[in-house]
Amino acid sequence: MPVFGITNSLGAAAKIPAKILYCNEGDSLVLNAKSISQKDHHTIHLHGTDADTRNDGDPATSFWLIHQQDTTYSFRAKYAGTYIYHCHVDDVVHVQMGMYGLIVVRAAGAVKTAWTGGPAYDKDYKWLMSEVDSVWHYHIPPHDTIADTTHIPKYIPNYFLINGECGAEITNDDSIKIKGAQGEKILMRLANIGFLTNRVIFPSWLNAQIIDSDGRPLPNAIINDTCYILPGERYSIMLLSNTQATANVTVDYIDMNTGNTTFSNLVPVNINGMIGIKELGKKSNRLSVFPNPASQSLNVVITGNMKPDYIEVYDYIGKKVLSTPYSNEIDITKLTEGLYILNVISEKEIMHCKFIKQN
Ligand SMILES: [Cu+2]
Repeated sequence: MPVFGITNSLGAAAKIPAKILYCNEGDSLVLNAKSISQKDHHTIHLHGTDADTRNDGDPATSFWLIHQQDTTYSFRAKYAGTYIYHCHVDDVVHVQMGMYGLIVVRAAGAVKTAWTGGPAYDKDYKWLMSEVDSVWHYHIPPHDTIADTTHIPKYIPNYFLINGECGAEITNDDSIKIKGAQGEKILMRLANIGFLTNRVIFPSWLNAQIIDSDGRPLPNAIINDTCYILPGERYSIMLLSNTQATANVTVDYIDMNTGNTTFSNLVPVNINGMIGIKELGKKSNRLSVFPNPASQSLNVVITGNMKPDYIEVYDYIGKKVLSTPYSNEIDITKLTEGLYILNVISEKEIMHCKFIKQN
């Protein structure tokens, strides 16, 4: 269907949404923009950033671009977080037509923390929610009637999107569906640029914590499996699973006039394996331990000619609980009951196996 768009290069096909813009906290961001739209005027509004009035892209206080006009928008990314850029000319229509994308401001130096000095994460996902009313796209409300809002057709969206995708596109997209390991810290960057409210519901075993809102850290994380995101809002949610499971995250699209849920997307989440195993070595049949389960001491048997240097033991969420020079018998009396991964480390290789501690 016809869309308006913001593309990387002149002449590229418009796509919903526009490309994610990345920068780091403290960076200066410079956007060179040129309009090649012969009918409507456009801007780039830097939603929620700390741009000054000149660079804000609101035509009432700044300016718009006419056909073939170019300009430069610039601002300093003072605060890590998730932001949105979108056209601000007749914005109800131009946003619906597709002129929007995410801005992700990472911590200084692109360190994997939610903000500089903030909580660490192992991987992040970006979900930008929106809808499409195809009637609007096939019969674009003309510019001269938009001031008279009664002539805009009633908004009845019929596509409900995450990152411009719906249905099987979502469940097949590795950049949307969540895949992780026990003990892995997953940061969800959620943003809404539709005209409905989103309600995102995580399975309780993901231990969701809302840690920032609109590019500012919350003074205290909110422990809640459900996050409501109103149009224009952004939230960061930290997930940390201590179980291996498969389920769905529910993304609801709620009509703000009626409170009714118009549509729900289900996004698969699969937590499989343990981060301790992922980080260290491969399972080896040259390494074994006995007894297993063990309560006081564990005997370590290695075949072949490895010259082991030391032993590390990780718990089920990937936390190192023991580190000791290599010995063929290690004391495990201080470990609590549970499943552990034992790594034997030499200069050349790392081997691991699992054992169970019983009291
Ligand atoms: Cu526009």
